[in-house]
Amino acid sequence: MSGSPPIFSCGRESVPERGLPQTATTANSSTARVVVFSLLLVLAQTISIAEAQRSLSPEVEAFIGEMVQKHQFDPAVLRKVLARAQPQPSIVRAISAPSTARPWHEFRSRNVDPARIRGGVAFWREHQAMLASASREYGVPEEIIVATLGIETLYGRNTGKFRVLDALTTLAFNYPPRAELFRSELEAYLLLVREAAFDPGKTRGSYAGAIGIPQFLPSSYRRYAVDFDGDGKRDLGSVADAVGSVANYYRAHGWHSGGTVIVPVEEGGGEADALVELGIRPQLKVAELKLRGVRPAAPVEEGALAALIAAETESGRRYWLGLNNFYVITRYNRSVNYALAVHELAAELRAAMVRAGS
Ligand SMILES: [Ca+2]
Repeated sequence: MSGSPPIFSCGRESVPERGLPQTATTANSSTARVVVFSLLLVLAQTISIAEAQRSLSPEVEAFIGEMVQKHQFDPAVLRKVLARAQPQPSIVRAISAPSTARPWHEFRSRNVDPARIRGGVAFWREHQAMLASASREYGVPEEIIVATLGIETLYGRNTGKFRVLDALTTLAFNYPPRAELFRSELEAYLLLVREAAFDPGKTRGSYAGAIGIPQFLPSSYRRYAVDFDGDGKRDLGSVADAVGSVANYYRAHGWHSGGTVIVPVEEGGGEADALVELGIRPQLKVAELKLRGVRPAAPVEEGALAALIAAETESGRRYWLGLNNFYVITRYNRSVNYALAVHELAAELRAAMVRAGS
């Protein structure tokens, strides 16, 4: 990375994509063609200049200054790239009301549904050997890898329709609650673009700028993506790289091979809600949680660290003990609903594979 020239891969951005007028030219009039061509050229230059001058607020200029200083980017190139970004109000709306904020039973019915189970079984069968190899190498079960890809993008079918550049700049400069995080993701994206020779204006992803089949934010892409198909590139649009990268991500965040994810709880006890308030990081021993009134519905090691987890079901609040591996799933997405859904979809997939004798 260091010492590499501060150049982006895109050298072909001056052709405006928006609709240029379809001017009628007579076939035999070369003068008319020249005039039309000149008009198009002027229009293209005007748009190009307008883009370069558009919306570079002092904040964006300050960000560019930082990138130049920290990473030796060419300021003119960065200005050009960032001038192509288009803030999208729909991105701010989407991040303000994430689907994970719904009650658990609603989130579950959308994410652990028959279509996703069928799709997961088909995906698992199609990529069985590769999944087994990732599972062996990283110590993360196949069903957790498949379920994660299922919840994220329906096994690669919905990888996001927003330009990553638009998503990250919208959130970095037009959404104060998460500005710091998204400025740092924009920084990571610009570095990723430089390292992987992406076209910064073309890569698409989620409203939060998450990329590819496993929906990695740029910082995760840089840190945890692996080249699992061995073609020399880390490409999260490749199924094999996506599978290896998810497994690598979980291992890097402390997945215990063979460890439990959650244990259902029969009775939360009088202190249940206070215990839930302590958060999802497992920090109390099961023995202590039992002393404080929690009654697990299945055997669980007394010395294991756990957190009391709650979610809203149709019949009211339900509790679980979240163990280390539950916490690791929340490192992928910090939502209890998300981690519960990955766990439950994984269990459904494993059961379906066992039933089918695969
Ligand atoms: Ca690869």
